[in-house]
Amino acid sequence: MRAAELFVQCLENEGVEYIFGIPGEENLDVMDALLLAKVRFITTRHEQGAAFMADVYGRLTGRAGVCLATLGPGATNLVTGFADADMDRAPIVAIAGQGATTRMHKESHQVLDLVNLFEPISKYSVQVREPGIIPEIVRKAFKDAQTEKPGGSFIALPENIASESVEGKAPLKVQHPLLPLAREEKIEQAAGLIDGARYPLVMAGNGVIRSGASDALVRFAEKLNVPVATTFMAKGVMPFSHELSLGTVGLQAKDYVACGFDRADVVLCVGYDMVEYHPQLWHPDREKRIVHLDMSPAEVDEHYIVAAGVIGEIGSSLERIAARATRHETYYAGSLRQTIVEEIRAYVEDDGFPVRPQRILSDLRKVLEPEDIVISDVGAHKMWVARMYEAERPNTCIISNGFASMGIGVPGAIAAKLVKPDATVVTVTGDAGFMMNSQEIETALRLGTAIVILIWNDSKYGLIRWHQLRRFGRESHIDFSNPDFVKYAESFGAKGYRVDAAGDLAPILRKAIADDTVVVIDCPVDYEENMKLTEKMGSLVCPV
Ligand SMILES: Cc1ncc(C[n+]2csc(CCOP(=O)(O)OP(=O)(O)O)c2C)c(N)n1
Ligand SMILES: [Mg+2]
Repeated sequence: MRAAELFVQCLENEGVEYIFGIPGEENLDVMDALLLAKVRFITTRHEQGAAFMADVYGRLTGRAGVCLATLGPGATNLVTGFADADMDRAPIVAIAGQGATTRMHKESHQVLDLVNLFEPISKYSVQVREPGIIPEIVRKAFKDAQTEKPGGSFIALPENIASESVEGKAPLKVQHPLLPLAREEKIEQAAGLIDGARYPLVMAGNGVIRSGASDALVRFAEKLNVPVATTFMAKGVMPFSHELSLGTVGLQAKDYVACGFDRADVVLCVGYDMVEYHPQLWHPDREKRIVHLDMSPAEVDEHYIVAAGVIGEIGSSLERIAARATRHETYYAGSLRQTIVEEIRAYVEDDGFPVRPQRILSDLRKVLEPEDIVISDVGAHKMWVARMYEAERPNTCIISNGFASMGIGVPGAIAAKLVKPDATVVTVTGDAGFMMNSQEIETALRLGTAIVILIWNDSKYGLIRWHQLRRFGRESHIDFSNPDFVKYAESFGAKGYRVDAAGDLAPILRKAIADDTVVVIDCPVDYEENMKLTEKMGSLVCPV
């Protein structure tokens, strides 16, 4: 057997369904071996698109998404999407070809030290040095990528090794380690802290989704009568419609939900990751007691000194603490919740044009079912999605908030549609982020993955303008012009619509969903709302 065939067998053994990527000269053997495999290769138009697809696949399934590129420029093109997965704690395995081991010690065409390139953005970065170790390398790559906290593994496969023959080797048994349960004394300690709190607050992060503990979290909150805020990457773990939900935290500036943190004396951080929302922002005075409930110990931070660390399987920890702690009969966050809801619903009927962010998100919510998926790109629009999109289920609002890279929206939507073919998938994207990976529209059409791409058109790097106005009161180098997005979509064979009035948006969205193909919607957005929000938050009086 060729080493490349053994490699592909190992991928099949891991249950890999898709490999996203672009073939090259240095992985001819792997590409050829794939012809005999059940794994489906999805040819993309940029390696970055492939990496983002693997990223979102991993995030939605908990199983490593796989991307592949050739050596040198192919591998460097993977870097951004791969780093995004690694920092968003999505399991990903990247495979790159490499020059032959006989030419790696000297200057050589397209050869870069890929293992070192991926080292700081991965949990495991390795080169195959001989065929016999392939089963161990592939197993370890997947195990590391998928184990808490999930992240990236990188494998370089030199061309001469891929074509060598290998005997007597087979894929290793796939085993998923069960997480240990938290220690009893820690459960007691956490329950005691919650009992002693006057204003307890839960902040839920993406770890809750990864551990499938959303229902346990809702039961916990209901039993103890405590409010729950979620980070961007945990939207939906507590349905927004739930009376105990305070929506989403993480806007760097002050927001209503931050009032809940001001008031809280005990914050229970569940599956929370400070890569999303720095403790200094919600805990500047360091006066609160923090319960850290997660699968791994807390990161060290002077604003995150833990009063109790409950390390172990999250769902079980929540259930056991809820069983011991006493219900808080008085509820302090009712008026705060009411203000947050009113804030979200304030512009539902607003007819202003360009369309206000609030109206766009309320229309989007109206046309989608609870299990449909919204994926956001990165920019001012992301802040509005995080703040205002009412997510009702985990993993139905995908936001990159660890690495927070522009360009995830279009390829991410393709992966989401592959994972959830029955859900409507809508990308909310800025005009700049859209253009970073719009070439993948062709991939989507070729695959037949119907996605709706809702572009918030301001002809600017809107988020950067927002920051500039806030800091300096003037703009610097944030303007550009756009192609005609409708014609652009049509030139691929996709559909395109332009929104000319606020009232058109919902009907266009409904039509786009019914079209059941790739649809681009060009929606002019009123980003004067950005600074209005900043001003409003500057003079915010907490309703709690
Ligand atoms: C790859 C990458 N480059 C740059 C940035 C910094 N950045 C964050 S948001 C933003 C502007 C995004 O513009 P656009 O996509 O039009 O969205 P808008 O802010 O206008 O909604 C930039 C440049 C980033 N996060 N990722
Ligand atoms: Mg823009």
